[in-house]
Parts: sequence; C-alpha cells; structure tokens
Amino acid sequence: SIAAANGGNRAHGRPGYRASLDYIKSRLDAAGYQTRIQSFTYAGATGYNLIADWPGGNADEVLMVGAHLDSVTAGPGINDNGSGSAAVLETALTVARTGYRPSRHLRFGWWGAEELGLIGSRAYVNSLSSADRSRIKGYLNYDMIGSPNAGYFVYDGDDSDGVGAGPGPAGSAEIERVIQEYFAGIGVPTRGTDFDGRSDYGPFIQVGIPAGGTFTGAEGIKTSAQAQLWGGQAGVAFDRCYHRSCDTTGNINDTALDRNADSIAYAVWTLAGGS
Ligand code: DPN
Ligand code: ZN
Repeated sequence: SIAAANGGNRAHGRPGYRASLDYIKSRLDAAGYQTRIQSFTYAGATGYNLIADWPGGNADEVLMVGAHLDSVTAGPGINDNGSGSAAVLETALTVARTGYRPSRHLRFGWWGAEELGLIGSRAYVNSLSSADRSRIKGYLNYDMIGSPNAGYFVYDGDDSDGVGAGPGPAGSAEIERVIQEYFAGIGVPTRGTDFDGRSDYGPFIQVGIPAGGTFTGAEGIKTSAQAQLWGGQAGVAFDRCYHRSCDTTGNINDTALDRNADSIAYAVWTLAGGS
C-alpha cells in the first residue's frame, strides 16, 4: 500500500522507497530501537539505508540481519523484497515485544539500491572501520523468501556440494547449520544455494564477515526433482513475477513466508544467545 500510494514502486530515488523506509523507522523507534538513516548517492539520486540497533548485548560481538527494501521500477516488489523486509521487521519487533536480552549485540539493516548492484549494502560495509567490521560476527540476509513456487534454499556456507561459488567466510557454515536445524525441526527439506554475489551478503563476505540466510528462488525454473521435494510446479519459475509488475501481494506463498520468517527468529535467538 505504501508503494501504491507513492507511484507504484519502491525503487531507488523514487518516493515509495523513502516512504517505506520512514514507515519501518517509525515502527522501530516506537519499539525502542536506536535507528539511523545512512544516505548515499548513486546514479544521480540519493539512496538510504536504515540501520537499527537493539540496545544491549556485547558490542564486540554483533549479529546483523538485513534485507533490501528497494524494488525495481517495474512494480511494487512484494516478494522481491517486501518479503524479506517485512520478515526482518517482524523479527526486530518480536525482539522488542518479548524483551529479549541477547548476549550478542543485535543490529538490523534495510538496504537501498540493491537492484542497481548492491549499492546500499556496499556503502554500509565501506563506511565501517576495520575494527567495526571485525565486530560483526555474522550477517543474515533475507532476499525473496515468499516465492509463489517456492524452494527452500539456505546459503551454502560450507560449500557442501563442492560446486559453484565455494564456501563463505569461516563461521558461515555454523550459520547454515543453525538454519538447517530449524527446517529439519519442522520437517521441511532444504538445499544449498551458492554465495554467487547476487544479494546484499556480497559486500559482507568480501570483507570476511560470515554470512547466511534463506532464499525461495527467483527466475530459476523448478525442476521435477525439486517439485517432488517441495511441491509446486515443475518447469515453472520459482517466482514468475520476478522483476515484473505482477510482483504484488498476490505473489506471495504464505506458507513459505511463514516458515522463513520463523527461521529468522530461530537463527537470531540461537546465534545471539542470552535470554
Ligand atoms: N536480488 C535478486 C537479484 O539480484 O536478481 C534476486 C536474488 C536474490 C538472486 C537472492 C539470488 C539470491
Ligand atoms: Zn532482491
């Protein structure tokens, strides 16, 4: 509805982006987060990241959770990436609602201009001193987690398949294991997906920060083996509306979004510790 009231999208430099960011910021401010907006310039327009810190926890051991909030200009970008943005927001609000006191310091991020080449997340990582980078012990990324013809992919921290992009930085395998443990507990099989650099974990792993997260598929086609495993339609894209005007609220698989959102909470509570 924020996109609809602001020209139909949340693209970099468009009013729907800033309106969405302001909405999330107001929810987090009301819940007790310390928020800040980080600006950057790209392609002649100002872009924004939203960074939200949950007070407390060990500042030398930061767990960060992020999603890109921008869409393409073609449509409202509800699966890509309203899904991850909303689930990360709900996780942050649940932290506040439950009065969670994590051992590690928790930080949440919503990135601008991902669709133009991971611009916002790169600006954030570049803005950190090397000391601040080394304090971030893990980065969890959620980009497209409600795909209508969903797969259940977990970023392949340990390169268990031995093909493609290789393992993530040391520590990524533990993140992957924790996320796999959640899905095993609900009886949903998962498969690895490579750190191929197509989402905002890219700038983090480039500087050696362990990363992980989940993904339910984009323009790739679900195979018949995958349809056997997860249901859905073989020979059809995980998200037929990827980067199209039909990426609306009708383009969300509620079951996939629900399971993935729950996996975020499980990963945060497990990896950040405390009570
Ligand atoms: N962020 C999208 C892209 O860059 O095309 C989709 C995507 C998300 C692809 C996550 C791979 C992994
Ligand atoms: Zn995306």
